[in-house]
Amino acid sequence: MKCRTCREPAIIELPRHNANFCAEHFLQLCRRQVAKAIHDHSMFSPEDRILVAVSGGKDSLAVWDLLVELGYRADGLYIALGIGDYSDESRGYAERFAAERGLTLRVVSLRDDYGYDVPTAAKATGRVPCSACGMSKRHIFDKAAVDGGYDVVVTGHNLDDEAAVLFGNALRWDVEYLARQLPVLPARHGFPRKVKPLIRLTEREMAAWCVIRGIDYIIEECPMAAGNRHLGYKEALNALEEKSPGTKASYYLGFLDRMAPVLADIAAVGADSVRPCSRCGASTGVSDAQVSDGEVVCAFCRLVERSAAHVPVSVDLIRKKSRAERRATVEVESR
Ligand code: Q46
Ligand code: ZN
Ligand code: ZN
Repeated sequence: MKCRTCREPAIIELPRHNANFCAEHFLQLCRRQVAKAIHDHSMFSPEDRILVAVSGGKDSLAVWDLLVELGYRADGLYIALGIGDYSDESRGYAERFAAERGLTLRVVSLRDDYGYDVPTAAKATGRVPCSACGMSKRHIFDKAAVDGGYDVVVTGHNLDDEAAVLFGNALRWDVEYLARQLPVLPARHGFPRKVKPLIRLTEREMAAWCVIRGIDYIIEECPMAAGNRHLGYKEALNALEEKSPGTKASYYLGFLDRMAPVLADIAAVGADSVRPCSRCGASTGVSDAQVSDGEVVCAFCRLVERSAAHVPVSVDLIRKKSRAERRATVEVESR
């Protein structure tokens, strides 16, 4: 097995490129794919201040590493979600990565700063944990970016993530979500720009990037992710990719090239009008806000209010509950 570029021994086989690469030329390929995504979608410029959403997993640490290597000014933000040992361990990986490289990592703790954690929010609001978690993360990243004077928030979503979300949206023909599934969400009304520079690289490639670059990352999945529909979509796409390498890239990148322009008008119409939340001051979509007596309260402030008033709930309790709910669903579906 030889490197396509230099003919020295290869360390990785990439069937979707019909090629093998040595470590040096594999890293070069990753840098080029990220630079191409940044350029093709006008994600940001070298003058921009970037805030990377860091989870301690391979994708967010790899994208931070790649951006710094490519010469961008990027700080990290880690949110301590209070998901038991998983959160404690993932925070350690993020902090060590930043400390070893002299990078700035900001940390926000749901429990210390807002008085709740993800398992408690799930119980208090009756939402599935990922919904309570996603809302908390979106709000805190937006706020940190605006307060910190950052131009753009970067997330580590990779090609597998985006193809799986696209697959789910297409299975449901959720046209509004399809129209907005773009690698750049422009800044508007107090929300920062949000971009995904890893859309041209896969999960496996990001794991290889971390191994070659000596980046330690948390390998376990979040315990709340079990049963998540996206994992099933990823498995289905992996089976297709195995039979026909390149399927995922042509599916998602083809969507961006040929389908997203067709849906552009729907994306523009779907843009919600926004108002400032009376409590936290953050911009909130009118459809998400609760308005009474002239007071506008965003969904995040409502979630904080209910969750902080609730007795703390353990991760295990929520996991047991979601396992029981899944069993009940299977029983109902099989009748
Ligand atoms: S951290 Fe949060 Fe993910 Fe865990 S609770 Fe769900 S959304 S799975 S990226
Ligand atoms: Zn080589
Ligand atoms: Zn608010």
